[in-house]
Amino acid sequence: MSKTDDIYANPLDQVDTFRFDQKVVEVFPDMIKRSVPGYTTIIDGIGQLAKKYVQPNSRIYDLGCSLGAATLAIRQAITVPDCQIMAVDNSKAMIERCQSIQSGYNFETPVDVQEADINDIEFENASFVVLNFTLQFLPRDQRQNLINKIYSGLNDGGALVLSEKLTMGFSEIDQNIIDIHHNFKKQNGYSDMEIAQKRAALENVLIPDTREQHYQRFKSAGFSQYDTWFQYYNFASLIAVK
Ligand code: GEK
Repeated sequence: MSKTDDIYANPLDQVDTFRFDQKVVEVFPDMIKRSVPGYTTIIDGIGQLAKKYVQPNSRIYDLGCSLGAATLAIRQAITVPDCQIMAVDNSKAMIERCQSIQSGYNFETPVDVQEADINDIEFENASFVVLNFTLQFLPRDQRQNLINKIYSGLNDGGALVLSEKLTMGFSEIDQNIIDIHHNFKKQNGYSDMEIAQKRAALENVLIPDTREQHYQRFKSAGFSQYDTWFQYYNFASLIAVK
């Protein structure tokens, strides 16, 4: 059981830029479920998609794995032999906790938990790559290069699952959906002040794109098939197949 997220529950003189540090690790499962509509369904769906796309004798990459929820769903779901999961995050605190969580399970597919920047990873013999709410934290000018590298390292028939907070295509709709998302957080017990302080902390850290921008990146990288398999308010999960 993770602790309740109360990081922004008290008024702060100055809200610092959000970082994935030890404080966040302690409350992470609670934080992400109360903040990201559909998170649990997406994790389950990633397991289901892995069953369709993971190929025998191949690699699976979970990029920005945090505590490895997607990795665990994939390990539980797949039955194909001789695969390996590379779970990568650049937060030392996340990686240490992820390692201890993953080693508590005894599934057939081994996991290599690595502390690294996902921009520095070389992709090889990949059949399934997951970016579950991670690309949005990369500076925009790094995003195309990463999608290109993933495409190059994927085997034919392999898939990339990309979950992101989206900016909606029209500003009035965008503002209304943002309001509805804030209500979702309020219904999950966050106060207006917590929501406002968290929003300030994420300003310039979480930079959402539109669905069209993601589709354009897939297309430029060479993906010929892509679609949205899940959406709840402005949170969506996309799939692109090589
Ligand atoms: C889940 N996928 O539970 N390199 C490596 N890791 C990074 C980088 C980078 N350049 N930038 C950010 N991260 C997870 C949830 S959380 C999403 C992902 C959220 C990592 C960062 O340290 C954090 O652990 C993760 O990406 C984003 O399925 O908290 O909204």
